[in-house]
Amino acid sequence: MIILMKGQVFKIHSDFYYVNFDNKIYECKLREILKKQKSKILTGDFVEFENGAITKILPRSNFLTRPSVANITQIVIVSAVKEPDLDFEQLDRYICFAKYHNIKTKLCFNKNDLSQDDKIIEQVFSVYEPLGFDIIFTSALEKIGTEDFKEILTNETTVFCGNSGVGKSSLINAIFPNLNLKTNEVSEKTHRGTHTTRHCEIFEKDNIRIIDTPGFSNLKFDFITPQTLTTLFDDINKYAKHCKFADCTHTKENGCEVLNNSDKIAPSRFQSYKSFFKESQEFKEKIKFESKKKESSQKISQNKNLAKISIQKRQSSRNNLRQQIYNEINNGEEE
Ligand SMILES: Nc1nc2c(ncn2[C@@H]2O[C@H](COP(=O)(O)OP(=O)(O)OP(=O)(O)O)[C@@H](O)[C@H]2O)c(=O)[nH]1
Ligand SMILES: [Mg+2]
Ligand SMILES: [Zn+2]
Repeated sequence: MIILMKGQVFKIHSDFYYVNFDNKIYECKLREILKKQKSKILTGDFVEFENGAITKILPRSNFLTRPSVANITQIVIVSAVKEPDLDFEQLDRYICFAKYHNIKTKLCFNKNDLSQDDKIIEQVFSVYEPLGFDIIFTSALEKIGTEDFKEILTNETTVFCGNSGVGKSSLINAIFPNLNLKTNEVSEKTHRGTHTTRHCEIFEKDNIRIIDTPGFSNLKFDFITPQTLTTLFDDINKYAKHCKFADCTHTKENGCEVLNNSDKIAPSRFQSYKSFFKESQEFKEKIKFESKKKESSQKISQNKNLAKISIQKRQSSRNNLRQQIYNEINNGEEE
């Protein structure tokens, strides 16, 4: 007899999907039709399955691509105050990424036992509390702050995001004793984590559901335009919105509203903005160049039977094209 069941994907390992139904885990494969449709299943997806084959992915309430997870209710960005050193730019990357996906976000600063540097604590609160984030300091090792952390996590499906080695899996071990997730020391040489967690996986107990994820080292803003990027910085956008220059980059223009108020923006945040701005500008250049290239190659194929343009002429038209793109970008024109 075929019984259709609905469950949630707790873990994905090569071609196997581990689906939780009624607190039992079923190992499933993907039905051929879904494979053909190139459907990508994410950890956290609700699915229908029968006889060990997933037949349908149910609609998602939301999803992230880095890490690849679906149907979450909040993101906790985990940083370490030491080992590895707290990297504010990396923290801002995760914050912008979460904001881009419009998902409630909280900040956890772990390894509190290694440093009680007042300067760091002060910077964290003065920069991130006004932005509306709940902030918690923890030590997974000494179980400091973990009871308060549990409260933040109760009745939520939380994805832990953060660099390798900051202690995401260790925190889950502290919250769910007996789980014994694999953890690994931060390299003495590079001061970085060793990418110990390889897959996204959901852990659940007492109304707390956490998704452990691998740390990412190359989260880049190479998929959004500068204009979108600005909207991800509330503290900068509040001035950018009133900037009198329509095509302003808000990084160097005389008379720019953001620069006029730069003393009210935390220097570390402005620095992050400038770095990500460069990345999003490169993306904009790339899409402009590719769309123009496509357009011109279409024109060429349509005119195949017409006389060939001389090499010299083609070179000059390419130069014109490049110039045109650079002009457009410099004018900050949005597609
Ligand atoms: N002193 C101290 N060390 C910690 C704490 N939390 C984690 N660690 C150590 O930091 C190292 C990295 O911890 P993991 O839990 O593996 O880090 P992770 O974020 O899961 O790393 P990836 O799985 O690689 O993304 C381990 O050696 C842990 O024992 C803490 O609160 N204090
Ligand atoms: Mg881990
Ligand atoms: Zn401006």
